[in-house]
Amino acid sequence: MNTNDTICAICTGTGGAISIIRIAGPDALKIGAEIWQGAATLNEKLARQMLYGHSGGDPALAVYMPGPRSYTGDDVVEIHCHGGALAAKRVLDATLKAKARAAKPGEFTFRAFVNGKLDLTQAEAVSDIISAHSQMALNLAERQINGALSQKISELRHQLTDILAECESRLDFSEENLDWSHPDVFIIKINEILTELAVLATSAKTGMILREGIRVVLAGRPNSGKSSLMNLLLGCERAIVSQIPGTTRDTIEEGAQLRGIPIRLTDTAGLRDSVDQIENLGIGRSRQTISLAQIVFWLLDASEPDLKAEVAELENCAANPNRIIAIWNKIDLVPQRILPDLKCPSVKISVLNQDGINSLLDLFEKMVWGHEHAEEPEIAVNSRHLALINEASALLPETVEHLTCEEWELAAILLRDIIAALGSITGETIAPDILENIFSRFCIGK
Ligand SMILES: Nc1nc2c(ncn2[C@@H]2O[C@H](COP(=O)(O)OP(=O)(O)O)[C@@H](O)[C@H]2O)c(=O)[nH]1
Ligand SMILES: [Mg+2]
Repeated sequence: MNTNDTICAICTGTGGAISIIRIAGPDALKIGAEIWQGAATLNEKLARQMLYGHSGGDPALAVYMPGPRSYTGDDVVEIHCHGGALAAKRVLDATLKAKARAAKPGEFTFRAFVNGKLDLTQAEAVSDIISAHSQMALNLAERQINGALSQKISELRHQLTDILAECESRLDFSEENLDWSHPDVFIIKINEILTELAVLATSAKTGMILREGIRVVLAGRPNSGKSSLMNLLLGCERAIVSQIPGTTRDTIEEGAQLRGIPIRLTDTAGLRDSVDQIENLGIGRSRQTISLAQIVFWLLDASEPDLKAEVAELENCAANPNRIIAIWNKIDLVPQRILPDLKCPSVKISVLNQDGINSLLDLFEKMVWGHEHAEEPEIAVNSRHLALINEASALLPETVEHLTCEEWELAAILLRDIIAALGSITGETIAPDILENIFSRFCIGK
């Protein structure tokens, strides 16, 4: 991507009350002055002040932020105009006409990276903040933007660079008997680094959960209370609830968070043999959705006379009980009833009285994290980081072997590769095409 020209984009989503058009690059001030007029013209003296004026006949505010103290590090002008797609589009069109280029997805943040305002993990965290669907995901992204991961990686790289320097000096000054450290010192250090990398690698699972969320599906027979539970978990009346079996015929999906874990929650048509063609299409869709779920909340009506029929389908589906939570609902109607044992973890609730919901959430949390009440992670790497951490970790044992045999040259070659792999995490050493690929996943205007 060219970083020397002037780019522009609408930075706000459609539908808001205000839209912001950002212009960044060497001609930002010139182009800003062309498309926006006020009592004062945009200039250096009024930098970082919000000025009132108009753009294309509409009232608009403008601010000039000279580089390097701007988001991208370039000269930046932002125009704030009325929201709605058309007002912003008109300002954008004028900006394009004044010879700014339309920014590609993530291009402002790419420039911030190129100009040294952010490293790659921090730039990725910007994207994580925008897409965060839970408080925990947001906290994680904020810690990453503040450099938690970069610092950890830099620390490890420094330690490796020190070892590399020792290897190289032994090559350069092999004749002189300088005050060398014993190879064991490096080996201990490398083993510590391996342990730290293993801890980072384990955090990838948490990272994946917090960044991508968990697909949770509500399944069970008609009338077991799936839609009622959906509404309770969402805190709003999203799905239609009725005593008529077969009310929900299509899958309904919503985003939510449970105990800080972002989820996509899907309500499904109840599973039963039906003669209704549309309901059967819905049931087919339910089965498919259930098969794709990471966790299934399987509702069972505890007040049904025939409990065998109630659990039959669950027992068929419970081949993988690790992803199913059986939920005996309507316990308010049969508080004393003894319920059959099941292959998967189960909980008794009453959606009506909101009883047992905490126990359900405890089970859910345990299923997601492997234990209850997980602590917020300080760092959680993404899949790109994980691949590079694995690459680095895989080379370390061989490095230890070379160091043990005092094969300094061979150890140095591997150390350079390891340092480069870790450098790709923060973006210090990375191929341009990989960079473009990372930023192309950002939204336009970011
Ligand atoms: N007594 C009682 N009734 C419930 C409870 N949960 C849901 N219901 C009722 O059961 C019926 C079916 O609920 P619904 O959520 O539509 O079930 P779905 O078909 O599985 O989506 C409705 O009349 C609900 O009011 C509960 O905990 N106790
Ligand atoms: Mg329903």
